[in-house]
Amino acid sequence: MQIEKYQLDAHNEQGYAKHKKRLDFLTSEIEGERAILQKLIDFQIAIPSWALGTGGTRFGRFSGGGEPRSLEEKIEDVGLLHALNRSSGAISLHIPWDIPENPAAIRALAAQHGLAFDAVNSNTFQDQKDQKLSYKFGSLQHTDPSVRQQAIEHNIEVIRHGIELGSKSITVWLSDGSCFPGQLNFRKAFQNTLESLQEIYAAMPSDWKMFIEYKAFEPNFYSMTVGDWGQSLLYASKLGERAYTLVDLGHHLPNANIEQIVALLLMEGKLAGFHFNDSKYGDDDLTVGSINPYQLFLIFNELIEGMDARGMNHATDLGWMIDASHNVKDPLEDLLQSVEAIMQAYAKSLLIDRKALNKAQAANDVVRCQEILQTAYLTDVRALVAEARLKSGGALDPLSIYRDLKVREQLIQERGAVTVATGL
Ligand SMILES: [Mn+2]
Repeated sequence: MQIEKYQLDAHNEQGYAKHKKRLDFLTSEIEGERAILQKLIDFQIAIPSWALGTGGTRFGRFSGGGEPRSLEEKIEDVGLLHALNRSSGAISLHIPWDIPENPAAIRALAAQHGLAFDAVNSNTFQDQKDQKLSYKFGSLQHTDPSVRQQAIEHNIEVIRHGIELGSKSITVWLSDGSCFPGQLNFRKAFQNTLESLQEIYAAMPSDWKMFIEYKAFEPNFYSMTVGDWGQSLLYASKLGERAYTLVDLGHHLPNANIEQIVALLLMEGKLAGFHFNDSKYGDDDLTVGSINPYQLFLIFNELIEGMDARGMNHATDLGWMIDASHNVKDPLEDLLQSVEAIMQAYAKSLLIDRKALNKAQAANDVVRCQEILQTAYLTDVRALVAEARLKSGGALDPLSIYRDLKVREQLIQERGAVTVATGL
């Protein structure tokens, strides 16, 4: 299905008077709204192909109906999101779940929806049906060189698919590690992984980047071979200047100071970008901003400070992507909420009075520093984010038009009530 312009116009007209009132109040309170609006318009967040279907836990999965059955339908779903919020202009594919049979046709379809292809993702955390050797005891770290070779070849194949689609980066997340003390020689596992990554790195075109994602635990529960940002940065530094550390918000131990990690990676020019999500305990799949929106704001504060210090373009110089899974919500509604939360955190961070903050920091005025941050954080920026959407042809309120137009019901009609998105 497709959302028509007249439907968007009707929705926007209906809510405009109320929106205008809110926007006028907000812009009377803040400075530089024009520049902020342009930054919001430019900012695009990639949607992962695996977040479009219902996820599950190891206990069960409760399908929601109307899920995309093919790569084409996944692109169509991201196209729907982008039509509503104009901030979801890219899709990130997972191989082998989304192998493009006809890359030219897939590229054309994505272009029709105004979508670009973000980083491609490899998968050595599970065994595929026709796979010769098993990843039960790891992939790039494996004690058996032939398993490592198989995993290297898979990553190189992922790069080949990415080239056909116009991607410029590969994200490598490894589940490699160990479940019990003594199982693994840490040093050998690191060296095997590094040598494997070096082969993959060498196979990348010269304008490609490698993003190395870390995770503290799961599926391995004693050690992870890329378990934290220190280990990821070590690999990235040894690999070369086109290798970077990717931060997934949910991949840290509880209470980690993620904003500080971000600040230092940026300082070193080694931050690849982000996988946005939220978590309460040890998960990494909840809706962005649903648990700790203040942390998200503090992360954006460091991102903007660090990017501005290096003269970077907020919209294009880092990879921005959602990485979540939805067990109890309509995946498209969850993604609309996630993008909205990211845009709000970004907008609030753009409101921070940097000059005043620098001055207060220099004077060790701790109270003032907190006041400056919280003044920005407590500003209701929803009208500003909505105005950016409006200016770029989206909907004032994506979630309510999604429900008013009964998008999910239509998708169920088109695709059926019992569909399972590929890969899940
Ligand atoms: Mn991730």
